Amino acid sequence: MGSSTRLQVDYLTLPEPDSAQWDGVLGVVAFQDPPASLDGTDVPVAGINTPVLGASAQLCEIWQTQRPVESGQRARVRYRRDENVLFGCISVPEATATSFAADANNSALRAATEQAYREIFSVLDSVGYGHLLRVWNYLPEINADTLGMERYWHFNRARRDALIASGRPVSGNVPAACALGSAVGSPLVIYFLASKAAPIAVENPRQASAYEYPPKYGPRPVFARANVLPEASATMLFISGTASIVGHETFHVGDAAAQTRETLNNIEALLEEANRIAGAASFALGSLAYKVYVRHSCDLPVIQAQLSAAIGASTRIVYLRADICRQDLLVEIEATGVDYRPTGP
Ligand code: 3EB
Repeated sequence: MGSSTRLQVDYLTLPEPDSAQWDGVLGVVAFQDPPASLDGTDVPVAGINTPVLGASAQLCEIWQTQRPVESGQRARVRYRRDENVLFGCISVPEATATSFAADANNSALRAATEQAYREIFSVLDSVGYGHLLRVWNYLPEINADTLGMERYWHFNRARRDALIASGRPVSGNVPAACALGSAVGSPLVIYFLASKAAPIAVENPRQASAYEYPPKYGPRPVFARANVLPEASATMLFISGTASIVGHETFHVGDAAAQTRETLNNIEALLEEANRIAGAASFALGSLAYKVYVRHSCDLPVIQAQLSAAIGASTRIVYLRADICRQDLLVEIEATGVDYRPTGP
């Protein structure tokens, strides 16, 4: 026994520098301001440039484990791992990513995305954490058209190509993910969790699988609605970015409150599926940690009111300003859960 990872995620402002306390930290995500207290440590830090709403600009996401950790770097990927799970991040400026003529088949974003994923898979395959559990993707101007196609579509094409090139599937057992717009001028930033053991993909009975969206949505976005990683003492649940989509269509265009309620309906349906698939686990709305991406800051009060009504105000929840990958989506919610079991004899 004892070889189980108890992952924990928290949203907080980092304490003062004190290297000893970074022992169990796998990685840190700075939503807005870069954290000075990590200077001189080898903790990987992803700066994603999504402004914090209604809380401190120094807020960070911190991933911790109770197992010993080891740090490393390969090409531009910085990572930290315990014996089961690896946290990593990479930042790729688009301007450096292409050296040849740009057209719809060959954009700087596409090149940056392919390079980033290639470097990520190279790390995972070399250190033996072959399964991407969860990937967070941030790119500026995600809704802008460039070279005749939405930037999100360029990204999707490159992500899919990179998965195929690495020999990984593009349906079924695929990573849970999100893809959001970061502040203008930001590099492409990707951070991720990977594991030695294969997770179980969970799809949402209320939604088409994203990797089966009809062609009108462009090159297929490859992600699972959620991934579950069962381990000896805990089952971990990673819910992808979830929005007001039923089937494959956006519902409640122009209505942030109704989009929030529909999104929560989707998350509840996913929880039911996850509990069914994971057997012993019992995930509930009130026991998850949430990140809520808000397209228009002015919608924050309405969105907050819906979430408080559904899950209470006391849970771990952070609101961020970000563009969402469809123009008509006003809110997107992601969630993480750890269901602890009493450890056996
Ligand atoms: C959707 O359900 C909304 O491209 O990685 C959600 C989660 C969305 C992940 C991704 C996109 C992604 O299609 C958008």
